[in-house]
Amino acid sequence: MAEKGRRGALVVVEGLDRAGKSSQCELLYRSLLALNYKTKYIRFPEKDRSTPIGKQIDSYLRGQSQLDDHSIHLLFSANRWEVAQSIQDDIADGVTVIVDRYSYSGAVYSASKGNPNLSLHWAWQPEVGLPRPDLCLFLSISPEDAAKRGGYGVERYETDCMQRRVRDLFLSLLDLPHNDEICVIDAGRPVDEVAQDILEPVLECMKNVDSIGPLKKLG
Ligand code: NYM
Ligand code: MG
Repeated sequence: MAEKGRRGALVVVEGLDRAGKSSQCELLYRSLLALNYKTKYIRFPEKDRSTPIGKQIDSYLRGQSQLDDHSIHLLFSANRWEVAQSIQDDIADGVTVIVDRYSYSGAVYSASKGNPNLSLHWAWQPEVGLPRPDLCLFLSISPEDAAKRGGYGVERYETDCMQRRVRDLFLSLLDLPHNDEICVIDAGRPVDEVAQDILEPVLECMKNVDSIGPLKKLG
């Protein structure tokens, strides 16, 4: 149903581990398909963690390898740069691209590790120039509620202390003036209610891409 000549929208979903991002992205993807929109759903780290960079990230997150904090940070960023051009091509082709985690996760997780040489400012720099989301939905959940959901604690970073720091940094990043396209969603509610709250701003954004103009870049 993408109207002639209209570009797709770049929609990012962010939040803590177990905030429900992947379930909500899947629901959003299906809703947009049911409405006949050209849509893709991608995630970072990329879905099967199967590219050479994806494999290194996977091994690190499972605790099977050690990497310098800066190195793993840059690998996460490189994983986004690997697909930046294809995102741009899809958007130009009228496809709305739903992205499960993006540069915001990239910056805040690394900057939450307590490494004095890895500030949020430093962590943001490799993201500069990547396609800028038209809309970023931050699924807000307390670390306590997130921890109650299944599977928590398996991977690196899934500790209470880390998640608290991640949440604080997410909130401080959302305050930055260049992030006015961010929409905070209360993710501590039933799945259907959250899905409804997500669909509305996404449809609105897709309708408005013409007035937003061409896809921008992160600055
Ligand atoms: N993560 C994810 C980062 O540390 N930096 C990044 O750039 C991205 C995209 O990977 N705990 C972390 C956050 C998660 C972990 O992601 C795995 P997921 O979506 O939980 O599988
Ligand atoms: Mg996770």
